[in-house]
Formats: sequence, structure tokens, C-alpha cells
Amino acid sequence: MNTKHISKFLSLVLRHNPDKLGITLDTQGWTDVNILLQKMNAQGKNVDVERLKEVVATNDKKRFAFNEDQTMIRANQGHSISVDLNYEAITPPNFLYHGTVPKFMGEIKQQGLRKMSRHHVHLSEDKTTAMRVGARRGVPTILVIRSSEMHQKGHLFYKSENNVWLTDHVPSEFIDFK
Ligand code: HQG
Repeated sequence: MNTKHISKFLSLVLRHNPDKLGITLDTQGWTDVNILLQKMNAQGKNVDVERLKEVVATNDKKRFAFNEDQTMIRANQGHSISVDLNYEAITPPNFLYHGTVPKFMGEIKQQGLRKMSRHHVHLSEDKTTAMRVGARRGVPTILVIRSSEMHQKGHLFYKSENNVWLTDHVPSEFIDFK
């Protein structure tokens, strides 16, 4: 398995479908590294602990993290199954960005940004990252979110370990549509 395949597989089992591998996640999303590797190897996915560490360390978006003694691993964000990542609410920058595609704009204007199948709406600190997120679905459109104003009005913001800004819902009044 190349690095990208391992990363995609980890995203699947650590965020969405641990049953696929027969592992369990604790309430904070952690799973045992040895068991994970054993089960992967039993499925013919030959990954050892050094390779896993390399994938975690070089991941372009720091999607995964080990605990202190590196016996447990979890995804830093992006779960669809229920986990409590213990985020602390913090003050956002004045503006945050969201990359999407034109076909969603009508609904976003009406409903604002919704978390869809994730636990939060994902926002970026810079436009380049937002462009990349949007480009996964087609020609990207960047929305500018007036995050300070949202925060002043009581909306909570969190930042994941890999610098993704998270919030529950962005009502359309806080979005600048170009
Ligand atoms: C859109 C990837 C209709 C929203 C990326 C997006 C990111 C609406 C899609 C991370 C809507 C949801 C998150 C509404 C939002 N009506 N469409 N009211 N509100 N949408 O994948 O932000 O590789 O759940 O614009 O790099 O695209 O997984 O969210 O297009 O960081 O680590 O509904 O996922 O990272 O899509 O991406 P997603 P996202 P990973």
C-alpha cells in the first residue's frame, strides 16, 4: 500500500467505519495501535509500526495523531461517528474561508453552511486551503465568513490539532457571497 492508500484507509476506519476492520474506538476516538496493525495485516495490508509512524508524520493535513506513548492513534477531525475530541472553544480570526462549488450556492444562501455528515462545518484560515477543499468537488468558489462577528453573537469556534476551524453552523447572514 502506498502512503496515500494507507492514509485513506485510516480515514475510513478511524473516522467513519471502524467495523470494517473490526476495531473499536474509545469515546475520544482512540484505538490501540497494535490491534490496528494486526487487523490490517490480517487483511493483507502490510504495514508495520515504523511505516504507520511515517504516514502519520508526513500526512499533508496531519489527519492522525498518536497519544504520548504512541500506543494509541486517532483521527484529528472529520469523524462521522460519534466521538468527543475535547475541543476547547476559542476566539476565531476576523475572517475564515470555506471552499465549495457553485451547485451548492443556492442552498447555502438559504440555509447557511451546514455540517452535513460531519460533526462541524469546516473552515480554513487562508484562501489557498479553502480553494483546495473546494477543488475536491469541481471549480471552487470561496466564501468569506465574518467569524469575529459570529463569535460576538455567541457562536462557538474550535480549532483542531491540524488547524481546521470548526463551528456548528454558519447562518447565511455571516457569509459574504461575491
Ligand atoms: C457543502 C477534507 C448544500 C459544503 C477537506 C461542502 C476539508 C452545503 C459539502 C474537510 C451546505 C460538505 C471538510 C448547504 C455546506 N447546502 N451544501 N446548506 N452547507 N454544504 O466534505 O468542507 O481529506 O463534509 O460546501 O480538505 O468540503 O477529509 O466538507 O462542499 O478539510 O481530511 O457540503 O474534508 O479533509 O462536504 O470538507 P464535506 P468540506 P479530509
